[in-house]
Amino acid sequence: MSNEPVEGVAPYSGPAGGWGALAAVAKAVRNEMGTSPDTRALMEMNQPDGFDCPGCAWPDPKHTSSFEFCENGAKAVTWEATSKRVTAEFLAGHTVSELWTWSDHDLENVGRLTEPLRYDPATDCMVPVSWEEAIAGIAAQLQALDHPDQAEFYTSGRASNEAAFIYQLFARAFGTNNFPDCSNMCHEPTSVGLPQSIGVGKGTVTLEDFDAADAVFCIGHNPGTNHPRMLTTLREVSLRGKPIVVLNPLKERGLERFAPPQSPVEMLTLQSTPLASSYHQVKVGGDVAVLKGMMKALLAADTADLGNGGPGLLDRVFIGEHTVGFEDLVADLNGTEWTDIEHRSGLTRAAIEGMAETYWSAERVIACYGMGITQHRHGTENVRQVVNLLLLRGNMGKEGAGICPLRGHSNVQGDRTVGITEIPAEPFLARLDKAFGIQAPRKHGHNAVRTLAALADGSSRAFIGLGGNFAVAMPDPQVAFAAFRGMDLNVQIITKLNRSALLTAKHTYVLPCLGRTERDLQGGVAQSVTVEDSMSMVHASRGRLKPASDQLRSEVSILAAIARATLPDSTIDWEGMVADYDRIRDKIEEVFPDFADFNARIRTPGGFRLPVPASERKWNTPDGKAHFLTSSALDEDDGRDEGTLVCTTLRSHDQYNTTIYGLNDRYRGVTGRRDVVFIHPDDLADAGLAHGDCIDIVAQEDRVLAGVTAVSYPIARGSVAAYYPEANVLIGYKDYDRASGVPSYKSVPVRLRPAAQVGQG
Ligand SMILES: Nc1nc2c(c(=O)[nH]1)N[C@H]1C(S)=C(S)[C@@H](COP(=O)(O)OP(=O)(O)OC[C@H]3O[C@@H](n4cnc5c(=O)[nH]c(N)nc54)[C@H](O)[C@@H]3O)O[C@H]1N2
Ligand SMILES: Nc1nc2c(c(=O)[nH]1)N[C@H]1C(S)=C(S)[C@@H](COP(=O)(O)OP(=O)(O)OC[C@H]3O[C@@H](n4cnc5c(=O)[nH]c(N)nc54)[C@H](O)[C@@H]3O)O[C@H]1N2
Ligand SMILES: [Mo]
Repeated sequence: MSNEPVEGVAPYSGPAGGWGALAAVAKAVRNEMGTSPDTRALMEMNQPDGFDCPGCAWPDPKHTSSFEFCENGAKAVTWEATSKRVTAEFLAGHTVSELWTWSDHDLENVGRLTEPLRYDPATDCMVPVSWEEAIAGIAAQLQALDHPDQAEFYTSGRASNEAAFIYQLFARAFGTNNFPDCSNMCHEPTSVGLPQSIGVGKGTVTLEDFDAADAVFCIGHNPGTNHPRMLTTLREVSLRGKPIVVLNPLKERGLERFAPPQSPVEMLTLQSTPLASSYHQVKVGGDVAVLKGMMKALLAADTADLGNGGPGLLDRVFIGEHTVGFEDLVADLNGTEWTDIEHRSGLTRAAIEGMAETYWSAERVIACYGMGITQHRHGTENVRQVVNLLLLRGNMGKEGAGICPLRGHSNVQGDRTVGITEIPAEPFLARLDKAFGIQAPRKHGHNAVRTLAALADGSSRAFIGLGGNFAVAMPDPQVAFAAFRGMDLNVQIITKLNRSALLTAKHTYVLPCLGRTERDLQGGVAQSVTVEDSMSMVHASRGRLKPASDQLRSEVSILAAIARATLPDSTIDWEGMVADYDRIRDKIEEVFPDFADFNARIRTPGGFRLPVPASERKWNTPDGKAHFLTSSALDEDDGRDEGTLVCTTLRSHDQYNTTIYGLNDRYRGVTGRRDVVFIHPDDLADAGLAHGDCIDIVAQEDRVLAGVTAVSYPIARGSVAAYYPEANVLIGYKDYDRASGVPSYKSVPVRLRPAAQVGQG
């Protein structure tokens, strides 16, 4: 039974990277760019004078390096620089109702949008419209709202600093702080949790710190797919003989071993470098338990060491000088039982003690984490426990040590820095008011979940999307799709057709914009934008490719035009800022003092690093101390009964969020399909199922992901995994982390049953 071959499923034996990566790049170039590939784009990626890769937010060695190869960066670029186009003829030949039945892959695969579009209910088609008419139509709808708070201004994290700054200025001048953004679905527990603990909502390490680290912990992130350039960094750590400890429910090839395509030796000898020195398959949602277990083991070992006349294992000087809350943490750990820790984590006490020993044996430790930590009902608590662990040994604000959240979109961190937030601080608003002579609203606005709730109950009527695919990225498509269809205005500023653009409201406009790779001329002069990576490095990005159509406009110019049309009496010099982006940067500098000398500093290769006070042991908290914070999340049962499994949602190797490049997930051994769910063989057997069976996944409130194929996989017991966005039907939008608002995409209680059999299991 379980030995029967299953179509498109076979374990992958190669390393991450290697020849498989080269082959995938060749295929991406061939598929997207046809016979005359403008491979120049690939060579200019992340070069001092080129454009920033629209893939991940992992930094570059000073942005001055020689070409660094990355398979998924190449996919992101070729997908944007494709020679395929959405033409007026295509749109006339396919109604929106028909396109709606297409897959996410097929929709984007039509190619780049080439002209502004309006939905025409009479023909049920998207029809070309002039820029002037589109902008005037949007402005009229915004002006017709009863209140500015009825509009939602969504940002996806590809938007440049300049576009994001103009966007927030416009929405605030219009009168609202409704800024749902993709960060609300992503690293919000970092943005909310870290400031309370260490006074800044960003990572504290730089790329150079990895050269000095004595151990690296990788918790809940999948770099082989989502931050592939990080593999080069991890490989160097491994080659220096330093431990890399992994905490992840699934075996991920990109954390196990890597063959850099730049290394002739490893490529030609088919060798690879091992990455993880130890790999712990924690149960989905079990990280708090593991982290508490490690700290408990550390405290016990510290006590023993002191008893033997040793100096102890905690950094008592650091704890005394820099922190508060240590006693509360110790009390909480003393009250946490090992049996609970083992039960919740699925790991043995011995394994957790082993991780703890690796931790205290290392002088300098970096802890990296991604969505496996943040996207839980207790995502913020997860982040706090990672910080607690680091603080206990002073692993913060010293060389080779610190916290390293793996950010998502390439400029999601920068967008936040320049004002995309629904909970703006007063000093920022005061400076914004002064710089522009406006009175920004003080009332806090909507995050992503509250936006969906407001659209669903009809209290919000309009949605503008600066990039992204909000309705598909959010949980609960059942609610999101109906909510969008009930709106007065849906505006999508995007590069490719997606489902959020097909959710037609009373008035629907699709505005095609330039991508990162394309040259942005204003009045004949080439403009640069800026972005901030995961490590707070800000640098310029300049596209060189000929735009996909001469009708495309930059995000900055589209937003400024909407602003001018909506606010005809505005005294803000929208036109001047569009004409020369240096003027936008001058204003950013006026509002955010950390950007002093902005225009000068981005002209030096590599750009500059924004200050991160915690990396100098300066704690921007009310009392100037770093805080041990904890609440007892171990008691929380995540709504699961005995026998319930917990489903996490994942990205395949061939996707960028809701953008599905292809149907392969090479490292997990899946080819040509996405309709699979990964399950531990013993859980399969317990459910009376076999590898290859067609099953339904059933979540609370009768949510069903129907007809997926069960794949026996090395995943922690009690945990299953399915692909995002398909699995979003299983997740209720009210299921989110109360502290940060991030949906709990990665802990959905589910049952399994044979497909299409109602009333079982
Ligand atoms: N090519 C590519 N690059 C990307 C993206 C993309 O889609 N494609 N997306 C970008 C964006 S916006 C983001 S946010 C990042 C996402 O980057 P990641 O954070 O790496 O994203 P995910 O695929 O969601 O999965 C994270 C990992 O968490 C593990 N995991 C799941 N549940 C748990 C848990 O309970 N505990 C622990 N410890 N681990 C768990 C999964 O097995 C998986 O290995 O990548 C960015 N870069
Ligand atoms: N179940 C589940 N759901 C999740 C997640 C998960 O792990 N599990 N992850 C969440 C996370 S971390 C995130 S960040 C969100 C992602 O949510 P979003 O950021 O909203 O989604 P994307 O899929 O990245 O957006 C893709 C669209 O962006 C447009 N686009 C591409 N490039 C550009 C550009 O340069 N400019 C503009 N204006 N538009 C562009 C294209 O038209 C494309 O269709 O999804 C979240 N949803
Ligand atoms: Mo993200």
